[in-house]
Amino acid sequence: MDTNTPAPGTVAVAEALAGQRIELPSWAFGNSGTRFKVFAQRGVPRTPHEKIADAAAVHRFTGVAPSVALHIPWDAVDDYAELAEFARDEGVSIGTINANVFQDDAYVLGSVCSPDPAVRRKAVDHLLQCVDIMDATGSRDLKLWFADGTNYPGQDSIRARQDRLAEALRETYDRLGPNQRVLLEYKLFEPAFYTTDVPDWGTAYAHCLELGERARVVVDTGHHAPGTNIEFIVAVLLRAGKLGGFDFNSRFYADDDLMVGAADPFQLFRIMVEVVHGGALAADSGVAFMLDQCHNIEPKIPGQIRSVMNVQEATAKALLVDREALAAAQAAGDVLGANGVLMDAYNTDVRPLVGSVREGMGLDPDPMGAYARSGYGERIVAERVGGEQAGWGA
Ligand code: PSV
Ligand code: MN
Ligand code: MN
Repeated sequence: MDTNTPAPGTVAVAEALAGQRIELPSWAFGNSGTRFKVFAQRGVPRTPHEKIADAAAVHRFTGVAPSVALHIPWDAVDDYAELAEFARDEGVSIGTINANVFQDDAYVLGSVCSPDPAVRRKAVDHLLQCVDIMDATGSRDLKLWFADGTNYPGQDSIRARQDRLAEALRETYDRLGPNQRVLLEYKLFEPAFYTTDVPDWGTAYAHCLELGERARVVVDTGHHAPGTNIEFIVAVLLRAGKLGGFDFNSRFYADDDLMVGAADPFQLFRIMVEVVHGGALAADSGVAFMLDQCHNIEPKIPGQIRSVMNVQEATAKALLVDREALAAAQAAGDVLGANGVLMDAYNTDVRPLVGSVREGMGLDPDPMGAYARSGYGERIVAERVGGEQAGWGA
């Protein structure tokens, strides 16, 4: 057998992997922790510019992470066009703008769903300001997550809060430019403990349907009850044309924001199988693959590199599923055969394949090793002296 000839389909798999795009969160590069302790690390960015520089480092070693999401006001600057220019000079672009209406004292009873009209106005004004920022950065997506909800039965009207939410979303949606989208993110609980105003994909989907074509749902993998079948949600949203993207991370208990694919690589594979099957992998599919993670105890840049690699490996396995054999087994009612086809792909060691894709892109096949050897980590420790490090929430 000619070992230089790639197996049938391998070229298409390699092309799909090389074309994949994964967006990095600016906040992953800042210090983070739990409510018990934030452990500061040396070399951590002090400014949005330094966060972008670190994201650009991740892209240099992985080749598939060319954009970085901002969180406003954590990444507030005077001149967003200049920040976008800086990002371009670093070899990346500014991606999704994440709004933040959960950190002001005014939001004690919620933001866009608050019973106080003045608070709702303040929150919507922030969302509109985020669209102004998108205009300056050239961003396509506005990502909305609301910490809104109630803690006690009777505290507020569940239904009235849905009306207020719909009103705020409408005003924001109507402000979008023709190439901009709103992505609505749901989360089961936390910080509200009794009702959450956007707790699940059904609620998010209903609001997005009402808003129109350019409103889509974001699936944050950490935002479900334990045991939820996330790939089912992905399949349903894709079928409806309403999956806007992912906030990838993994969890053992609640919204842990650990590295994607660390807790349950099989779940990530199952999700990517639905993505591939739904034709949503390509960069122009309209589905954004974003990381939403915090590296509390591990070094941040390698943590992001590892996460990108985990997504790539799950994607490679999903691409290797023998779709013809699977369809034949499914049509024949061959339960074990169909499951076997899926497991064959999952159990394939794809690391050599992904490594050779990197080589084809002119990269080192081992991004973790290449980063360690690059000296970038030591350089930022030496250079970033003085000033206040960015932390979760700043
Ligand atoms: C909320 O838990 C969330 O997942 C939203 O995406 C926020 O914007 C993000 O976390 C902040 O880390
Ligand atoms: Mn998220
Ligand atoms: Mn979250």
